[in-house]
Amino acid sequence: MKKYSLLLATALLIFSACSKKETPSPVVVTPPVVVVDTMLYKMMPFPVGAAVNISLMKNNVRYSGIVTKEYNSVTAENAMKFGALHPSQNTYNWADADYLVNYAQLGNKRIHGHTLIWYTSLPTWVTNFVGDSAAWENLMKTHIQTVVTHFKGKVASWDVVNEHFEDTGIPRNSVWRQKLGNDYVARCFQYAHEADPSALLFYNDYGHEYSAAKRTAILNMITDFKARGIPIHGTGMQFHMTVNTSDANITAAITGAASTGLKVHISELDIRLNPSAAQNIAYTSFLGDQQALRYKYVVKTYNTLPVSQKFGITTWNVTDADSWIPGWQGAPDWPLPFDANYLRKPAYKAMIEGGK
Ligand code: 9MR
Repeated sequence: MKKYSLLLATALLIFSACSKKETPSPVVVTPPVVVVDTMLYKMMPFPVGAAVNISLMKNNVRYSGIVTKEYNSVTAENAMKFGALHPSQNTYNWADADYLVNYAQLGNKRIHGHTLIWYTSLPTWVTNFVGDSAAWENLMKTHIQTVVTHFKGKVASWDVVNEHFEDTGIPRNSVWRQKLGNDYVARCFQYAHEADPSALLFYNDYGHEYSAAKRTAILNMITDFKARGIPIHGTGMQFHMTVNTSDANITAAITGAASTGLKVHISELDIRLNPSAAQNIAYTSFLGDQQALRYKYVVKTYNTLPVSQKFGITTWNVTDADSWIPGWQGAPDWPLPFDANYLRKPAYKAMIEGGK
């Protein structure tokens, strides 16, 4: 009995000690490290895309990883061009383009078709083709309709004709114009529309930001097409620009394109930092910041357009390592929002800022 009362007393003591209102020692919980990461397309108020290289998509996981994570639209940089898709008269090579289309469908990304008719990147069977205008018309129509039909329901938009004008505003003397006359452009749109009446059809060109003459020629052609009922739904401005392109020129290009009432696609954006093609030049954070200001201005100005006209902004490739610019200008450059180590540059954040 004595033993039990001792036990009871001890228990009471412990209880009273525990029930004393003492400040509990703080419980230290280490918070989980939450990395809030951005995905470009989720931060933007309109579709944002990149032109992609199929071999890099297949073989470089850092490259395909960026495309998968950051963009909700893709364009084939080369895989849907005439020479790539249609290497000889009776041969179509769909493999690379189909790979991209399948990738885009699985990832719920839009795929923009580039490009049905262009003056260059033609296979030799076309440049060497001998035939009267009816035979040329048939060649052009067959190519357009075979390609558009193949991708019908998958590729929802096309650059139907690319770069019909010179910078002076006169039509380029391409093989198409030589064989078929100026109005081949309108017929390309009609042929594409016949093959897929629900596809959005774009005229695509460069130089809107530096040549008022070319801009006017494009706007006049679009006005004429609309008056004639030619099925055209959008205008693509490539925007291969330099860090020195002025605000005024960017604004003139964007507002001019919007004045058509059509959808506006900034279709091949890149911003060069070495426009004088200097050989011994290095990337600096100063240059990166200057470039970021241009990217931001482009996105911000574009974002003022009505929602229905904002088809989106596509950069021409993904990283500085993959851009066409250094090869074309024969000098180093860093034109894209990702660097050669696949890291985001100031231009990346600037695009998000511009879209706010
Ligand atoms: O970036 C493309 C490059 O890899 C090709 O060799 C070249 C020729 O087909 O085309 C480049 O892309 C062009 C685009 O198709 C149309 N606008 C100008 C682009 C840069 O030349």
